[in-house]
Amino acid sequence: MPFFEKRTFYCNNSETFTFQRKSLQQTTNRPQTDHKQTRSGFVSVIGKPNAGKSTLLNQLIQSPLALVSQKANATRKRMDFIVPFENERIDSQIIFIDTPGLSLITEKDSNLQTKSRHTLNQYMTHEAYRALGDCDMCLFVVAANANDIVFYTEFLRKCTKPHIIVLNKIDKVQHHQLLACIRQYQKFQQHYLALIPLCAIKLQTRQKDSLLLEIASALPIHPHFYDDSLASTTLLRDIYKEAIREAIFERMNDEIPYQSDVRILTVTEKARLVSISAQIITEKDSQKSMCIGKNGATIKALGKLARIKCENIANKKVFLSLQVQTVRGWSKDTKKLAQMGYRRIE
Ligand SMILES: Nc1nc2c(ncn2[C@@H]2O[C@H](COP(=O)(O)OP(=O)(O)OP(=O)(O)O)[C@@H](O)[C@H]2O)c(=O)[nH]1
Ligand SMILES: [Mg+2]
Repeated sequence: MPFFEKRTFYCNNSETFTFQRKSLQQTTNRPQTDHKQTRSGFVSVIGKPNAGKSTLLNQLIQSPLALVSQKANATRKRMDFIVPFENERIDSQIIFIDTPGLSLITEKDSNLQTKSRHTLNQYMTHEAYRALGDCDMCLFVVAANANDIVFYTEFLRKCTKPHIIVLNKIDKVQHHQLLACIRQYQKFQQHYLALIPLCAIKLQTRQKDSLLLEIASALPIHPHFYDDSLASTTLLRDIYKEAIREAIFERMNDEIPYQSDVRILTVTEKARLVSISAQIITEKDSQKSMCIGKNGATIKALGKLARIKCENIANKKVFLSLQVQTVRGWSKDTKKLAQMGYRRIE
């Protein structure tokens, strides 16, 4: 039987830790055997924008905690997801780190970081690099329908960490194209631990288990880092923020998804209701007007969509109060970025 079935979550204090598994039976009541190796570690999920990193992580955690969008550059900050995996040999705790998409992994790119340290884009690149440095191993996620072998060779030059290649979106290519793609990567097989083709939007248990087993087997021998009940160390308010941003990415076009952000003002948890008060932050007044729409129609629709997304995460009713505010230049100013939660950690 797979170690974890569909897991549900409940939320505790929104200001501290976030999501916990409802049932601890899967982890605390499992039979303890002396011969099992306990392995735990941090796995950064790296890839180009839109490769399907966040989709894959939502599937592994079995809850829509990470923002997914068909528009590229959706993830802005690292987010941690804790996934247990156990079989007859290994008892493991895998801490996945979702990262913003990287477009280039070259020297030029890192020079760019030092020249202009102030924009949101540079913050995002920095977050991905930081995750690359901090982890025990990487998942390199690439879309099978993209010709990204050059990107992979750049990655090899930068990253000395053990890694697994996930060839995602195999539903988008024909069989012979997939084989050709696999052959390209196989030329580098001395560098990677495994190459796993899959379709993250329809992840099968078999694929999931083989991916988790490959990862778990490569992690250091180490006790679990976190309590087994914890599913993420990301703050609850940050997860609601991503749910509201996901609604913006879904409903709004042009530059608005990229030049807006969400500030969570308050989160109040009750037994059956979560009340969230949040602001959508835009760069310009014209964007604010577009978010509000004629007679408030757009903000109403946005609010409804965002509320449903928050309810899917919280597993209870959500009352969401949403306003729009302009903060000029928020995405280009270090101080304002830090106030919005995008503070660089060196
Ligand atoms: N057809 C297909 N689409 C997929 C698959 N995996 C992800 N997608 C879609 O690809 C798009 C991007 O997915 P994300 O998970 O947001 O990609 P990401 O790598 O996290 O993107 P960034 O956060 O922008 O770096 C979404 O529309 C997903 O639904 C897949 O296996 N097949
Ligand atoms: Mg993402």
